[in-house]
Amino acid sequence: MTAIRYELIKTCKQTGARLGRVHTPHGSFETPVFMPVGTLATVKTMSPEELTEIGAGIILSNTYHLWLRPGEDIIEEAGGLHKFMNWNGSILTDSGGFQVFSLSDLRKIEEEGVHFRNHISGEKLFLSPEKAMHIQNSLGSDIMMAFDECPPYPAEHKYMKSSVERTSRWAERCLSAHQRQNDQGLFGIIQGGEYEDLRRQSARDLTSLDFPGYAIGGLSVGEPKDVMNRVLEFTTPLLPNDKPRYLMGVGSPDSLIDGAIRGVDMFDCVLPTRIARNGTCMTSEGRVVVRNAKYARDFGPLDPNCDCYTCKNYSRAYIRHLIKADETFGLRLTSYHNLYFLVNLMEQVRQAIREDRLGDFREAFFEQYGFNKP
Ligand code: PRF
Ligand code: ZN
Repeated sequence: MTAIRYELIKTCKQTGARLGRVHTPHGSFETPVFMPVGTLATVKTMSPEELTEIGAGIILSNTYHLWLRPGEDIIEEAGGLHKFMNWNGSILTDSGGFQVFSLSDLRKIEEEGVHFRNHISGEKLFLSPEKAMHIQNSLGSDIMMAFDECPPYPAEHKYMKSSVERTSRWAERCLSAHQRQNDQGLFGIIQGGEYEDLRRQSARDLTSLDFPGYAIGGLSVGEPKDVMNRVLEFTTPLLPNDKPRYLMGVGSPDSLIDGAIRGVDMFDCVLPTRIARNGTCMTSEGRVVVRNAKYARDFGPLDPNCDCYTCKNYSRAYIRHLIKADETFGLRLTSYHNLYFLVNLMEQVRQAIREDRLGDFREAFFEQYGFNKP
């Protein structure tokens, strides 16, 4: 039995974007999809009931953080991550590879794995493909990610090639170490930076290993948007049509649409929840920094075109007041709206694919959001 199954429903005649459905042991969700990030077994400020209410079918959590605290043994003892956090939808866990590179210092990469320091206590730690699989098996996520290296941007071709080759060897070790093939699916991660030959090599190596899904890693690491779009254009055609494709760490509205147009099915990003906590909201008319003085007497909703709980009940002036006064309810209201906005944007993208008009939708959305302005 395979834990993860992808069903391709149709492709958009105007753009080639894919409408699909991913089936996991905790239900199914339509793609393209945006996955809210719940790093520490909680999507900051949101209850699981609220996540269901906004229409989220899958969330992401992090191996690295849960390993450090509370420890995967405690979560396993609780009956797994779903039970521990009372979330009955699907969960994807990132492998820790990326977090080791982005959060810790003094790291040393060896063939066996990565030595680094705990970003909280300073304690010496070691993470390897086998360890990352063991932790994710204990967490019991529906989708696990292979342990990879995400090199910085820019990286020289020579370094990137040796890194891609190591990531391929690590991917094989991940497959061998994975103990729960029946109820957890393991996705491979394509690396290679902006280099077409290396993306090709990485895709060839990983697709030969037959994972139930593939991620495109190493993007949104500081490269310009047109570089990301070009890499997606030559990478997604290298991946099998009958498996989901996941673009890691991407969540700005324009990149979600441009990724879907290039054949990406899944996305995640801390962006909506992170900016919400400093009072920035994504709206149909562009970003609204609700903290700003100009909203002090604005008694209208955050987004006049949004029908979320926040927008139906509260004003910009009230939310601004809460955020400025450091009231936690303010953080909940902005987080709720931003997540609703992206989850709902993806529903609109799926509807546009159904009706073969995602290109037109992109034009109209970019115009209204203000991306077309100089
Ligand atoms: N690898 C892993 N997780 C990630 C990335 C990656 O390359 C990225 C890159 N944007 C985000 N999260 N394992
Ligand atoms: Zn809203």
